Amino acid sequence: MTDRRKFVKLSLLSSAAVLAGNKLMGKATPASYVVPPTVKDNPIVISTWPFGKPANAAAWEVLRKGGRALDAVEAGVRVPEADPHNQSVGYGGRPDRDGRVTLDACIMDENSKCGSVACLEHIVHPISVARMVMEKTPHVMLVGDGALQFALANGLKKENLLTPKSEAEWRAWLKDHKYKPVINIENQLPGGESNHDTIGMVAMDKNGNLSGACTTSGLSYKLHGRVGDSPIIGAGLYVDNEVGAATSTGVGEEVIRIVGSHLVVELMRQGHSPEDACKQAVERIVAKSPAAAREAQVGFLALNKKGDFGGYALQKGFSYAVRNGNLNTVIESKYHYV
Ligand code: SD4
Repeated sequence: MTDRRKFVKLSLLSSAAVLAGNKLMGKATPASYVVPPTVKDNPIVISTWPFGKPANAAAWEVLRKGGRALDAVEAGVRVPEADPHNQSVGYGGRPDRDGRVTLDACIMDENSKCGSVACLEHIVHPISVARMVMEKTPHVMLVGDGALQFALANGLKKENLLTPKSEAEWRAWLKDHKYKPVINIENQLPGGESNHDTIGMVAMDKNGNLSGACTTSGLSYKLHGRVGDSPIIGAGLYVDNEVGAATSTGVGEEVIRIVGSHLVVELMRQGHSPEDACKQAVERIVAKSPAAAREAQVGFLALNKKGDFGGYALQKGFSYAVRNGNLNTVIESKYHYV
């Protein structure tokens, strides 16, 4: 064996020994070694609800070409944001009680950089404004008029987001409903259909880096100015590139109370699988507000550094979309109240 080959072989052996030693001694594995080789080159994107499937397709286009998870999640959630038929996100979203469409969104990357907008009106792609907040300002969050002003100053167009369908439904709702705050008004919608959805998306790229995005028009017919969990880093979304990423959907008040997505990531850090971490977060909601939990839906979705994923919800009905090299499907989540 040449001296150089001997050296390379010895270096590899000693690196492996150090890693094994660290493991035995319970030491944290160095960040540069966190990504197992099997996950590299095998990107993945997951997102909430069946409409996550077309969103994942857009994200996958970025990931498949070797792009960054951050670009993938932004491209992905822009799909439902622009879709007028999706009445829970972006353009066509159901308005608040005053008939105003107010949007919440946030984004987070592998370097723990994050940006967010809340109660933003007139902009079709709040996620891109959130990204601009992250990349162009020293701040994390802009709200209301300030967020709109910032979006317009950065070249985005002011638009009417209230579609005729959402306006007609809101007007029908006004006739039959009292003007008082109710957190979960799911059953009060004409036809009884769900009044909340939201897209939360997390992805890992070929370099093993994680990012996430979350965007919504929030609870339908909410009080003007109400902000949910979706734009709140730690509640609606959290990414820790050493551990994993999580996002949520459902009644934001319940998620904020337990800082849900951060909790899920911390549970994964302690060694729980994504599904188990989501389950424990759901159980925390039940423990903290048992009465409200019975009436509400919350779903968590998580991805870890190994590419394992899972979700869990309070009630039946939550599902999520998965796309990777092998899968392109929608999965029904397990749930608490059987
Ligand atoms: C909110 N979490 O504004 C959002 C709404 C949602 O399924 O996700 N609904 O509270």
